[in-house]
Amino acid sequence: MRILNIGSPVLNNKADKEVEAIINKEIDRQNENITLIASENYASPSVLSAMGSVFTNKYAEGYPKHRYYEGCEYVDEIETLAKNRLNEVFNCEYSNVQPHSGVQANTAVFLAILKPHDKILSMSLKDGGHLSHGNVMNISGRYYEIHFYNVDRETEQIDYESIRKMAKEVRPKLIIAGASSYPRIIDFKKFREIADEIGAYLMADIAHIAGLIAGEVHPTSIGLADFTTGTTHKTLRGPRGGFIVSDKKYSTLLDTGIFPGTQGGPLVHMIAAKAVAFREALEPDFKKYARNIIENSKILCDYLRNDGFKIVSGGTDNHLFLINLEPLEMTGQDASSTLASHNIVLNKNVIPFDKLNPTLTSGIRIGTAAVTTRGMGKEEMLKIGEWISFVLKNWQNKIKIAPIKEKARKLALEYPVYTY
Ligand code: DSN
Repeated sequence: MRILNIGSPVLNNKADKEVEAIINKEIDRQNENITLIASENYASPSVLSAMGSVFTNKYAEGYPKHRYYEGCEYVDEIETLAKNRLNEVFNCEYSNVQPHSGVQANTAVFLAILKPHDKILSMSLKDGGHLSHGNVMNISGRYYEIHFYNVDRETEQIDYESIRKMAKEVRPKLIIAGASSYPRIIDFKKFREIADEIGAYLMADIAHIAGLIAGEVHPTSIGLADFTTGTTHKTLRGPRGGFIVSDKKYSTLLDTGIFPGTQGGPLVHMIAAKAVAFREALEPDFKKYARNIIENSKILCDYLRNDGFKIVSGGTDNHLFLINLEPLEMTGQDASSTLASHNIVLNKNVIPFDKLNPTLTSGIRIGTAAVTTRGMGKEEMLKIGEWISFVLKNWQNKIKIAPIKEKARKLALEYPVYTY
C-alpha cells in the first residue's frame, strides 16, 4: 500500500547536461537504495515543484506587510498561507516559517531570550541531543554556559528526577527538551513542571518528531513549551528548512531573532514548498503515514532485538532506534559503510556512554520514515531486518554477504520514488 503517491516529478535540466546527469544519478541512487537515515524522507512532486518556483528570484527581507523591498505582494500571500497552515498543523497561535534550518531556528530562539553566558540545560549529544543544543564547536556552546543532562545508565531513558535535581542546582534560564537520536517518548509535561519549578524557559526541539506530533502519534509540546522549534524535512516530509512556533506574546522577540537577528532575506521558494508540505500534513492520510512509521520502527526493532542485537533503551516508541554494536566488536563506521555498500543506507551514531568518538561511534541509528513514505510495511521490515542482521554478523566475510546487495536493490526498486 503506497502512502504517498510520489509519481514522477520532472527533475531534468535539459539546458545543462552535466548537471542533469548528476541529478539523474542521484535519482537512481535514491530509487536503488533502502534509506533508513532517521532524518531523511522523500518530498512530494508538489513540494519539489514549489521549491523550483520563481519565488527563488525574490528578495523579501522583513515580514508580511513590513518588507524592505517592493514587489512583495505575492510573497506576503505565500508566507501568510504557510504560517496559517503551520498554525493549523500544530494548533498554535504564532509561527515563523523563515528559518533556513533547525539550527537557525534554535539559534534565533537563543538570541531572542538569552544573553551571552546565560545558562542552558540540555541533553548531552551522546545521549541523543543535538549539536545546536550546546556543543562546544557550535555557536550555542561558545556563547552560553551549557550544562548537559544524561539518560539513566540502566534504562538509557530520560531520567526526569535527575533533570529536576540538576535544574535546581544549575538554575538555567533555558531548558531544552528534544533530541536527534532518542528513541522514546519525550514527556513535555514533565519538562514544563521542572521549568516552572525554577522559573526557566522551556524550548522543545521537535525536529525529528514534528511529523509524529502532526500525525498525533507523539504527545505535543505545543501549549507546554514556551518555544517549539523544528525542521520541515524529516518526519514532516517537506522541503529542507526550519520553523518556530509559540504563543503570540513572543512573536516580536522571535521574529527579530530570525530577521534581522540571524538571517537576511528569506528563501521564499522554500517557504512556498513549506506551505505545500503543511497542507499535505493536514490530509487525513498523514495520520496513517505517521502511525505506519512507528509500526514499521517497532517491527524492525523487535526483529533485530529478537535476533540478538543490543538495542539502546531496549526498544523504540518513535520513528527511530539505535543498535549498540559493542557486543559485536565493530564500530558504527564499519557497520554503516558495510551496509551502505549493500544498498542499505543509514548512519553511524554515538550511543549513551559511548567510549568511541563521533567519527567512529559504537552505534548505528535506524529510522523508518523514508521507507514508510515509499509504502513499505511489515513484510519489507522483516526482510530488511534479516539482511541487516546477516550483514552485520558476517561483515568481514565479503563473499558471504555479497548477495544482499542485489536483494536490497531489488526491493528498493519495487518501491520507486522518482522517475526522469
Ligand atoms: N543531522 C540531523 C540528524 O541526522 O538527525 C539533525 O540535524
